[in-house]
Amino acid sequence: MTISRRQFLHSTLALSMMPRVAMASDSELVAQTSMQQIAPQGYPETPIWSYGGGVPGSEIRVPQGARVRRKLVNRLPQPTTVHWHGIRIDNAMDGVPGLTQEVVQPKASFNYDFEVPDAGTYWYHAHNQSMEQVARGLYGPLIVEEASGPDVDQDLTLMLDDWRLDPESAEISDDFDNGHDLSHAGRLGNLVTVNGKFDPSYPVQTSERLRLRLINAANARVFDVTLDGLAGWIVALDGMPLEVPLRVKNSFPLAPAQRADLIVDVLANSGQAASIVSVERDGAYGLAKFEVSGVPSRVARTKIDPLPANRMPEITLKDSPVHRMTMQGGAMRWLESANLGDTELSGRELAQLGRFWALNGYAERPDDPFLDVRLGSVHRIEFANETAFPHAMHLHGHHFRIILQDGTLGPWRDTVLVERGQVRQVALVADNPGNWLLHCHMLGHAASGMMSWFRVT
Ligand SMILES: [Cu+2]
Repeated sequence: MTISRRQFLHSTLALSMMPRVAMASDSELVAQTSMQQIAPQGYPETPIWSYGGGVPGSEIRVPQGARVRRKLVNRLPQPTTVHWHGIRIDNAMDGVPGLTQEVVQPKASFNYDFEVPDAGTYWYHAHNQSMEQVARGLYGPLIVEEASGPDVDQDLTLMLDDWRLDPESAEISDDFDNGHDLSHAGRLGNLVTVNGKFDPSYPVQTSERLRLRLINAANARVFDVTLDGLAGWIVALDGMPLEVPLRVKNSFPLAPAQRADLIVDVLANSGQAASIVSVERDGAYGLAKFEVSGVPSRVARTKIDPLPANRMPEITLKDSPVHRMTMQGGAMRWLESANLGDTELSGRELAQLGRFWALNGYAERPDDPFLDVRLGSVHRIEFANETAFPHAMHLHGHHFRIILQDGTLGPWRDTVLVERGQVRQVALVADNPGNWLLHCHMLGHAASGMMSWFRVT
């Protein structure tokens, strides 16, 4: 059927006279309460907080260099913000309350609008009362595609989380400020999910090549990831391609907020098991399994190319200053004292205020930055972990390079795991102006003292 110009004009006129309705568009990111089956089938659904009605929030997938525009609409009973983790972002869009923006009150909204300069695997999550809000489900993947990506049969995002649920009601245990958790390893849960599901299964064909984008959204759990029935390489860490892909031989740690992109080949034959496994002290458990079907290919693929590099700054270590960040406190190394603002308090007084940790003597984000540096200057940060626990130190707005044992520059990362007693140096070019948070991504540790910041002007 064709319509005449006259009919068309008539219908558009009619439309323009219709009352306007505000439609929820796909550029809204609605933070809301919702229900989801988190515990195994047979248990009740769990009341969660989510972006758009499900955890993880829907995947934002854009080409490298694109702009991301999302209107955060807060339908939660608490103020919130969104942090776009790992994006070398415009400071005003970084989502840190009190440092880059005000909190977004319930029923209010905020427009996030920023460019994504680097291809890779990133994520977004709440950054106000994050030890509660992220634990309730406020996170989702942010994938930035390379102009020409690797040749794979499937590209799967696997977002890992660790929930603490009541074993009867399957409700999220609301003891977020539990002093024992805060002062020890953080809030460890009793149920691990991938993409918001317990023990999910993904169909694959034998001999297929998969890109797996692992994102650790847990509050505190460090997964020790290994492969079963799959073989492959780590091709990127925290979004940034490795110059030389790293064969997965044993297991590798994935700390809170860290990402690892793997390219794996399905070795298992039809009917056999293939899975992603986390190795724990008391044994290994499956995170996600792959249901294998099909006829094996006779051609084993062995070669792998690195992903195309992002445009990162050149780092020259020579003459770059070293700034030591001492990580203090926690169970077994209790703080003797530390500062809140200008006031020095005893460890006992701090514990009564729910503060158990300190960075360079401050048990909360200090008024003055840890570093105040010139745009374009090169710096080394030396993380000295004097505590009895590992910490995942995350820097906003920048990636840094790990300095390896032999003094050479290792992979680009935005979150570095510093084991108990360990000293680790990283190097960066302060090339993004603004006020940037630097904190432990074990979210209970951040809330109880491990929070600092640096300024680039
Ligand atoms: Cu920590």
